[in-house]
Amino acid sequence: MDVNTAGESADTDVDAVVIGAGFSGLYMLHKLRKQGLDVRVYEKGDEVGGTWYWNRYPGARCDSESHIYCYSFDGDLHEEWEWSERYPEQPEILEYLQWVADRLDLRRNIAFEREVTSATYDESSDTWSVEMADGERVSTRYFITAVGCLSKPFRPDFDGRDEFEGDWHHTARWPEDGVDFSDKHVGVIGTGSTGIQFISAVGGRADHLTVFQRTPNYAVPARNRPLEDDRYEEIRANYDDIWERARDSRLGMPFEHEHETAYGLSEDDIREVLEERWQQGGFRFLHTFEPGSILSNAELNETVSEFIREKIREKVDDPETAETLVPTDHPYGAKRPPMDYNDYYGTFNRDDVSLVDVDAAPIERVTAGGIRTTDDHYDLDVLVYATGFDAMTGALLALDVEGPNGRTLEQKWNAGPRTYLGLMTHGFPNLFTITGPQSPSVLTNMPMAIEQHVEWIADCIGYMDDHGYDRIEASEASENQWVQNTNMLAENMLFSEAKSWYRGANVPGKTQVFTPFPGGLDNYREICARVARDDYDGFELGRPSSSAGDAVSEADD
Ligand code: N01
Repeated sequence: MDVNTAGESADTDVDAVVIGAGFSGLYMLHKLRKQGLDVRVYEKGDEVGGTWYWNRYPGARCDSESHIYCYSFDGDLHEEWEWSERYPEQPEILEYLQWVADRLDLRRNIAFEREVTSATYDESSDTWSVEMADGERVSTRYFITAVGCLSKPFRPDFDGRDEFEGDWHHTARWPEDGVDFSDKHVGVIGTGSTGIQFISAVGGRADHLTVFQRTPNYAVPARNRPLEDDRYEEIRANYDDIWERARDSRLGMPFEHEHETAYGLSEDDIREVLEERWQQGGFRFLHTFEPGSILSNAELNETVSEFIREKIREKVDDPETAETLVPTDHPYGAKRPPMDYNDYYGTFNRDDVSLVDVDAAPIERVTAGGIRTTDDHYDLDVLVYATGFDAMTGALLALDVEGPNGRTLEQKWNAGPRTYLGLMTHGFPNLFTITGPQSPSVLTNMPMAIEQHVEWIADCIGYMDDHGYDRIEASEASENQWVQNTNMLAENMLFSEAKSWYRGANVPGKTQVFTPFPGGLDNYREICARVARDDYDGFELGRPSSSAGDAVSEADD
């Protein structure tokens, strides 16, 4: 008989299996364990950290301000931990999560270096059977994914990709020992949030850095700085209020906006408030107006976009390079807005950094010695893919989930993900997806969205225990309505005007559908709370003996 890491027999049931030991998985473990459940976390890496374990590329830093990019559920944690800068760098976030894991004694329920290869629902016992790459198998009542929204790296399948004889790296799988760029010709493909951070950090460290850009982006200055003691004291003194405002906000950030909308303001007034916010930096700029208004009012958005374009032109010496860096194909915010930590645009004024427009002259192939575009060949020693992720669904589908009647999640989501509240998907009982598709997730400060999901799931399981249920599933009707609702909200915003990973447009062949819930974390929280208050309205609950066919709703109780 196989024996798992805790020394139990492989067919031992646990109450809940959680996949992933990042922000979500750690809190889910803590919450359910406190409720008395036997929980096992499986983690592919050899440490906790999730996103912050894998993304170790130079310049990796979080765009949310550090004092809100952490757990809010335990006052002792933010009383004891102290962030060093306004925006936390990857090593510091990783250290924080390691500290939390130790502080809450979480490691004893985590099995590291375990990759899930399949999860299959057994209808006769109403349990999930989860299988690992090494053959280990565990059965569980609740199967909870905490795999993150941006965790399956995407590397374009260029002709000749494997012929490259230099070193290549994807930013999301960066070597722990780092990469030596000195005296090297380095090429980087991609100018999303990651590429922008990487380029500003590596420009000047290599003999030459060549940036292959397909679509320019709107990078807003982050204005990072050390967090002084007095600022920290102020944060600590006001934490309760900070968290409350963050939870009640659209983006999970406690920033006030200057104006609800730009209605009634002159162009000059608008530019004046934008300039103030530009000086404050970071997501506060997106908060100049109620963020929903920038993302739905095309005229206001054009004013904001043009404001940023002018800033870019001011920073880049060579007018031709400046125009290549100026985005005109999509409105600001229709793609995830990136931040500029280290004079990104000024980096292109350096003699040892050059920009190649691969929209104008596309990459034809990767060669043994570099990259060939339709215009030229670029000699490279190191090639970096900052090409993003198969976002939102990639990591979930990689789990190879099979529900009752042999239907797979991949089959069900063939035309795009379908969920109720982003928490569950019809036809897959007892499978909870933390920050799943059609929940606010990536449109918010992630820890806020994560905490809300974890707490909702834990409460739901507590409710089931209290009422003698052991099976829950989203109803088809409520799911259909939720998907329709999410799509409708997105259609009324400007998101469709960009080819973004929000819509799966970055991965060739992927169904294009807007995936996160764009109605705001505040509204979403209220909806989820009402659903729970109404005895899990829209979900079907079943008792131990019930099978898929005779699930009963709480109304029958
Ligand atoms: O990925 P991306 P990312 N040929 O998909 C280009 C989060 N994040 O890793 O725009 C040439 O945004 C692609 O070009 P185009 C954040 O949510 C957070 O940068 O598709 N180029 C694009 O420039 C972010 O949004 C932090 O035309 C190709 C780039 O690769 C998300 O992660 C920090 C190509 C991919 O950009 C993903 O960001 C960093 C091809 N065939 C990231 N294929 C925080 O601060 C792709 N590209 C929390």
